Amino acid sequence: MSDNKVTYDESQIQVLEGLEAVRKRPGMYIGSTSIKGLHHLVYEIVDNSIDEALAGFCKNIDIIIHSDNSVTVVDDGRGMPVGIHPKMNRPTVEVIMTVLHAGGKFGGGGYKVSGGLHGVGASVVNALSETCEVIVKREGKIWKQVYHRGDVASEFEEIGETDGHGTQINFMPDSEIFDELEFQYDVLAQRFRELAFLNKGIKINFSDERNDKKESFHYEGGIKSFVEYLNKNKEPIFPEPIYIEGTKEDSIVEIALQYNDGYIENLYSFANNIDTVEGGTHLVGFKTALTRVVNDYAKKFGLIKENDKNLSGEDVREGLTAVVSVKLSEPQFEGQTKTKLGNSEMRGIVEAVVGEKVSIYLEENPGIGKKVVEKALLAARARDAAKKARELTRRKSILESTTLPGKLADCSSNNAEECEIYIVEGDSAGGSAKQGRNRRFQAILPLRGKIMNVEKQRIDKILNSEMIRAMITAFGAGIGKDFDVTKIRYNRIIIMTDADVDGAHIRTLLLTFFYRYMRELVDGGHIYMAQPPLYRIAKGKKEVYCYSDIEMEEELEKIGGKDNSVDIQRYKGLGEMNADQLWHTTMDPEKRILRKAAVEDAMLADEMFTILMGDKVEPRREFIQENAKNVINLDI
Ligand code: 1YM
Repeated sequence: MSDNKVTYDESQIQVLEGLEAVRKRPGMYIGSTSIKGLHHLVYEIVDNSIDEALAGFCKNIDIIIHSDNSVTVVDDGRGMPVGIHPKMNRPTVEVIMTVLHAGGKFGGGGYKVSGGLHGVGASVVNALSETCEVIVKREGKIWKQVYHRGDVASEFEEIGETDGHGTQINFMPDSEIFDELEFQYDVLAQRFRELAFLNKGIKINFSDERNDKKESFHYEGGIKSFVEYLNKNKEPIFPEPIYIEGTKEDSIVEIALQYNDGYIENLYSFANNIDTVEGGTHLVGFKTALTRVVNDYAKKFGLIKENDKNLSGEDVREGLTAVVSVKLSEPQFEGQTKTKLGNSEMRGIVEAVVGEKVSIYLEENPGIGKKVVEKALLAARARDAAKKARELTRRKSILESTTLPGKLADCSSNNAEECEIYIVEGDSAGGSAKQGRNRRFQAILPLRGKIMNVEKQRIDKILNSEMIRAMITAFGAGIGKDFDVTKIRYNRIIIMTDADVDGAHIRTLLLTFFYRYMRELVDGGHIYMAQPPLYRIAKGKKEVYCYSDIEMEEELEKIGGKDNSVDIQRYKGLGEMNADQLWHTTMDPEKRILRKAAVEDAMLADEMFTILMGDKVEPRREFIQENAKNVINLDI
């Protein structure tokens, strides 16, 4: 993009309104005042540096979280313009920092590729910071200005000389505005890694002075490296991701893709560095073109016959990991969360680029082309088999429609809103749960033995598992593509397993199944984990249940320490509790503790599930060791 350089003209800044509006309604500008909003401040500033890098002037971006939770962002770009703004008659830096919506107008083919929620930039961050300081190195000099809650606190002044150039912003988020002030290292690091993948060549150095953590993100391979990263714990079927790039009508399209030996489709799409979670025209264009290219290739080389049925899009995408990244001058975002690209021209542009470049790639690399087609053919055959299996279960479930799974003890209420189902490990605990429950709204489904690892199976095999079929019929909402959350018979699905390694394993297997095949249950917050107690402490007639070691020690302390009159029972499994105890400790809505399973981030979840459930042993061992302290939260 270096030939798209724009020269800055101070009069091009548009002036809109003051910053009081931002402090009055912060949510309008940064989404919320929760931790998300807090992180958003950092992204807004970093986006300005990224824009400068995309304009071809900056290579390095440093981000530092200080011990007091203030943040510094430094880049080595041109430095913000320091001249007097002709309309405002103030230093331009001051205008950028104190006037809402102040920003360069980017004519002449420049891209303002802000990833920010509304792209409102530095002034919003300034408005929402207790203090903010800008240091600019430009034209041999160093300038500085300080602000307090968006107001100028010191004149824009020259403070020294330099050979360097760039912009530095330090800010301390305002405790009057934010509910939380502690930045989360992992969340920020994840975004910086993503930005480094999406903008090849940029080096992002991130350090956290609160705990001396440090990481540097720099990928010359860009999104090709991104795909390698996403596939790092999988088995690719050819060594290097396919990378294509094209420019049309002022838009840039970049795509990297690689197949692995699994069955899951892993597509990520971005527009101007924003994760388009809901997809959009660019993704549609990619899918359409890929299906066509693979079919054309297969026919041309006789891998399928002219008269054979075409490979479907799903067949072609089985085991595919791909990143689609577009950059365009006026992105339109639609959808519930404004993460769906709406620009209709993008569909054709991406289709054209993929249509041309991927077919050339496959023709030049016939070994890879053949592997891709063979993989899609296998998928097509499996899908046929699965369809037959599904029809079979459907027919069966019609026969059985009044007979729910034999092991299920259903509740009497038909009002799904109040109903819940406990998936219980083991027949004996299942028995206690059946006796102890409130029959009106609590159903019990006991699970015997281990459940199938769905990560390693195709849908036809998965549907052969009796346990999985029992869950599908009990929930009543179908599976996979046909899953319809509105038909669900229980508002809460509660996994109740022993508090040991086996229990954790079963829980992860169940979560994997729900995540892969009943995703809306996870996204909609319908999945919970029961928390059975670890200890029962009894002294005389008094008894208490404790859910952690710390709690147990605190309780012992309270009753004056451990002596002969104190009886401590450690529960090894649910089966050790009788029906009454199970109800009081783990099932009574008034007293129980439930933990909701939420998938905050599909990418992290996918990585976690792949590592925990996939074939590779080494990454699993590493992951478990690294996370040993957080085992309880492992399964999100
Ligand atoms: C740590 C944050 O804001 N860097 C930054 C910002 C700008 C420029 C360079 C810049 C842009 C242009 C010309 C141009 C900004 N300029 C503006 C405005 N880092 C950080 N680095 N010269 C310098 O786009 O033409 C807004 S931000 F308004 F002047 F264009």
